[in-house]
Amino acid sequence: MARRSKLARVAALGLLGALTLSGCGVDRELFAIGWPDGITDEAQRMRDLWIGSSIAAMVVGVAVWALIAWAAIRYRKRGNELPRQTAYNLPLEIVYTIIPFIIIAVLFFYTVTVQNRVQDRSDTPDETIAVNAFKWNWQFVYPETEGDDGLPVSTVGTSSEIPILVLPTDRTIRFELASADVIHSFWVPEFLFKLDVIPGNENGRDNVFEVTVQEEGAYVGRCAELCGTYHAYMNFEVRAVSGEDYDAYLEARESGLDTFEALEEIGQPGLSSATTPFESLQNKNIDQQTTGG
Ligand SMILES: [Cu+2]
Repeated sequence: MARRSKLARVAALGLLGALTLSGCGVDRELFAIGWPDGITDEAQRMRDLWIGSSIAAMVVGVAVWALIAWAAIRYRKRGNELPRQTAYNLPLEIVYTIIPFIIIAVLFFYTVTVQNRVQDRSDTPDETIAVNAFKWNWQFVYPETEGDDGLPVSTVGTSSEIPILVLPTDRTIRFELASADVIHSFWVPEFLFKLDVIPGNENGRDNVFEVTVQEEGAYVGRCAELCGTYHAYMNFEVRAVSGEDYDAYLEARESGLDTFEALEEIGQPGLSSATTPFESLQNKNIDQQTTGG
């Protein structure tokens, strides 16, 4: 009897050890469970936290299942004799109070560390961009620039044109979000981050965050707060380019070129590629209806 229980304990421990090891050795991507790759410094950290938490949850889950199975088999009913009662087993109770506490403390530590990093703001960000949300589109203003009309350079979306938010890589970018009407939410899935855009800021929220983009490319951005009839079409595009291209883009804008022309000027497509404007979707639907397709 004693030998069998010892064997079961060794097997359970071995299983737990193997799982912990495989958690480290096996492709970590498996534990991303649907999270896209982030393109910012901050996103990488959040994704690592998420993967670490998934692995920890999986290890705990498997250990619990193994213990349940072991207890059910090892102590199954064999006769009518009442088994030995082990209530008020103090050492055991201390162990299963301390272990979860350690798990929570570790998760809490990493969560707070990553959260502080994500919410961190530098005193002097390299770039500042004002984002204005309204029903139902976006305006992006570069406050430190001056166009040929004397106003800061800006890009505004319409139902026939997706607004393109041009960003530099490898620079800290501060976003200052404002809403002209209702609550919207600024969301770039590849940032692994969204922030509500609250009109007025009366409640003390300041709607500011910072990121450093690592990867060049075109990424869709969305409104993530149901804000009315055309909420679903409130898309924009993030176009991340190199620092030099970004400077050249803003220079072209300051000289009077519009978003399309300035993008073409730096060798980028002038129109969005990550998402489609509302009107072209509408026309497509009408085309499909008239052609019966
Ligand atoms: Cu919205």
